[in-house]
Amino acid sequence: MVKSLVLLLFTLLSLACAINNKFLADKILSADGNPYVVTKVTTSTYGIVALAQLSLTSYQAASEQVIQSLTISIQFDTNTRVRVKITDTDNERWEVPISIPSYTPSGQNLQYTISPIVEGPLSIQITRNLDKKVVFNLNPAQPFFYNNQDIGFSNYVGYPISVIGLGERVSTFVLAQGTYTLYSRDRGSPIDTGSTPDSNMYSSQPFYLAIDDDLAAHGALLLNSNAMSATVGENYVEFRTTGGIIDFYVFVGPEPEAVINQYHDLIGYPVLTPWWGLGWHQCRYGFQNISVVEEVTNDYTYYDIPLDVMWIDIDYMNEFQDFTLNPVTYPQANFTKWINQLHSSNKHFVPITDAGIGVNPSYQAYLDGLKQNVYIQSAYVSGPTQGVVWPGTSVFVDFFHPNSTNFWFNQILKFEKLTSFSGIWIDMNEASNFINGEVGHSPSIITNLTMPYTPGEDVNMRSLDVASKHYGGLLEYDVHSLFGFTETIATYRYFEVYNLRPFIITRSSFVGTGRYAGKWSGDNKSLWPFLEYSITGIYNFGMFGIPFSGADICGFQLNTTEEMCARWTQLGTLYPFSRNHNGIDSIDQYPWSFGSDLLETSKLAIRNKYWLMLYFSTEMFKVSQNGGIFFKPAFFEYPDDANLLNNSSEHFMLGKGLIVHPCLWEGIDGRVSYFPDDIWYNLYNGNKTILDAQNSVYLDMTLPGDIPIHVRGGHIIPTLDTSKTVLDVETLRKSPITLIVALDQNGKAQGDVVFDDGVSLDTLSRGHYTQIHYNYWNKNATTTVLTIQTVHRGYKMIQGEFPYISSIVIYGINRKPQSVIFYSGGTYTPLSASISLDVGDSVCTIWFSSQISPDRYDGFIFNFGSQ
Ligand code: MIG
Repeated sequence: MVKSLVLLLFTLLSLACAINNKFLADKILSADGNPYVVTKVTTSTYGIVALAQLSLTSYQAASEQVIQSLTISIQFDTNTRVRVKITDTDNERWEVPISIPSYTPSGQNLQYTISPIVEGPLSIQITRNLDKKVVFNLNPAQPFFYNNQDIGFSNYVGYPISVIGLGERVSTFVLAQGTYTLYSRDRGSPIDTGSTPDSNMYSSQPFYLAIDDDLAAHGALLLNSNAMSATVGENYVEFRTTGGIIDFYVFVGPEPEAVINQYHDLIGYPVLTPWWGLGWHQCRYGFQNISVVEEVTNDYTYYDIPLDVMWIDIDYMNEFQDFTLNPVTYPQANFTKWINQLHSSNKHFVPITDAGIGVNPSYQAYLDGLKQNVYIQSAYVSGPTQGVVWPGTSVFVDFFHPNSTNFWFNQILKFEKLTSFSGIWIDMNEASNFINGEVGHSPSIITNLTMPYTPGEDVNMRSLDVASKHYGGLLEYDVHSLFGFTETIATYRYFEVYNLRPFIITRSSFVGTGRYAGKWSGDNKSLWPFLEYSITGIYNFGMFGIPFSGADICGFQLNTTEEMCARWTQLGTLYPFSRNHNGIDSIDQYPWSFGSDLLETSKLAIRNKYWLMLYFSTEMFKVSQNGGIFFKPAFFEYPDDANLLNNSSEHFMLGKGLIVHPCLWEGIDGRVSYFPDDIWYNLYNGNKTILDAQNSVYLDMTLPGDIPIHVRGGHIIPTLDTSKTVLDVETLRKSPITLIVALDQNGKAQGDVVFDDGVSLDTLSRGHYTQIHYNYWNKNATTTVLTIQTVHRGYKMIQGEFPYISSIVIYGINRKPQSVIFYSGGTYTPLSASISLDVGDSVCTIWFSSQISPDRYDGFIFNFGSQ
């Protein structure tokens, strides 16, 4: 009785508090402007430090929630990046503990200018030197507030901008004006148009790219993990976050891709992907037992379709417990038999693990975790906070706990004894919860009633109670959106000890996740618009530094159709991560589940990716080496063409050399398609594309068939000859290479190839790769040279690997060489080659009779004579 009275009193009190806070927040917001006044400024070569005081004494009296004194530090990080950090002068606040690759601010050659910070109303303005445009503006007339749980500011650039980024959600590439929530949430793919704040999904990625009407670009990151919203206005982006600090990084661009590179220089470059991971993946939720898995694996061979990785969803688990096998449906012996068979055909297995650990006194992993005290703790009782997920009542590993990595690592090691897997799929790590908060305790300590501002839905919805406690006094409230990120790092440890490139696919991500893992876009739907949204999703995650990403091919929820699945397979095989995955209630969507349109198209599409595998691996390697983006809107390559920014998903590029026009529409077999201003050849046959006055041309999209891909003049694309016959990418490594040389208007072309072992983690740090640059150029009127230049030599091919260049196919040429000379180490050797010229197509093919290694020699001389 007394207890419930106290409770009632407490509830009433917190309600009163909530009302008060709400009122306060509204007041500060409507105060219309910045209530802080700069009182002191110190300037150095590396930056500026200023102190500011709250000047509205009436608000000061209203609540202790208002931060009285702010320290503003403007740091000249690099010549294209500036950091604006605003913290509470008097008290420590929560700051995201991510390690940023170390840098020394130079203060030199800055490409931006900070207007002097002066005593008086707080105002910061940063302009890009090149065009004098404002890239950061804390305008004193714009709303600014800094309360304990409600911090808001606007980057008011003052000119119209198109804003891109701010994940995770399903949306158009350029975000509509509106308010977007950033907070990790398990939610099945609503389309977010900026008008429904509860459309946020699995990740929090508070980075955006802004493009102005002159097509100049800048970008920004608010490094903050609290639930927040971002409002995209015509000429501003306004953030409102529920905690932490303002830690705002501005990237000056001025091209979109320069912004992306500047961003990646800050957050770190993505980890290398294993070669096999770039292959074809099959998954399904609802493989009833191991026999079904075996059958699907065998069907691939039966239908002569390549396959690299089989996945098993939670179906394999015993009572949905991580790291266990269901003894009835997935008995150990059969499982092992299947895996051995899989391995013997060069294929891999990837199992799922879920974030929730089932509470069960006979479940060893649960008990181990209890003993090591690694679970997130309840705010209400002593012991772990309990939610409900697949295993029923569940607890969650606190990846901030120093014991947690070891605990997790050991569980994975034990699991490795049961099943030999090559990668790990980490799901439900928002962390997701089937109830709101803790079992037996409705969220009451921190809720939308106590919070001055709630972005989207209540922060406890389908989440752990945010009052739950982490190691070191951290609150779930602050670190909720870091669950997936920290779990990823712990999972990475497993691969790291084997010096293997991690194959980790996570659903939830945060700033920096790409250094450890790839990402899939979660529960999409088998609906046509989701083909298009898959593209904008991969664009976004490429920008966020997680290039190894993909969507469930043919769609997860609902039933696909043959045509949709065929279009999706054409498109999805060009995702960096290509996996067909299906929901438990959906009809089968294997390549053979419908008719020949899907079957034949699937074969073409998968083999097509195999054909380009060396291009994929090389270009993905370069992104790990230098940052940047691989699967990207053509607009990034042609940033002066505004047409490419509109409908950006209709024309994507793979690296700099290939453009793809996917078919995103039902019931058509061709379409008038837009191209950037350049020379383009049909990748498959070398036909030069003749564009009309609108830079468009009709592209045939008949099914079954290949997706339209065009190669850009000036680029050399390596292709693999045995792609038409092999059944896995491991065998593909023995393939000879054909170089497609697509000439620009000056008859030149260049390209790169990287060779490495495809699996080691330390390839880059130890330099165990060989990077070759191919350069095709005219020496004089009759002689053309293709040089093979070693940029870096650190990988020794194993016997039979990429053994030789079998042929060179030149696109855009109307004469054929009379002889080919091959030169190496100062020696010139005439080559016997069979040469054919297709005058109509302007394609010249040169087949070599000798086996010329792709990485060993100096080059070829094509002698055209006088023709
Ligand atoms: O509550 O493991 O997004 O890919 O098949 C659903 C079952 C849990 C959600 C994942 C989905 C997976 C499913 N999981």
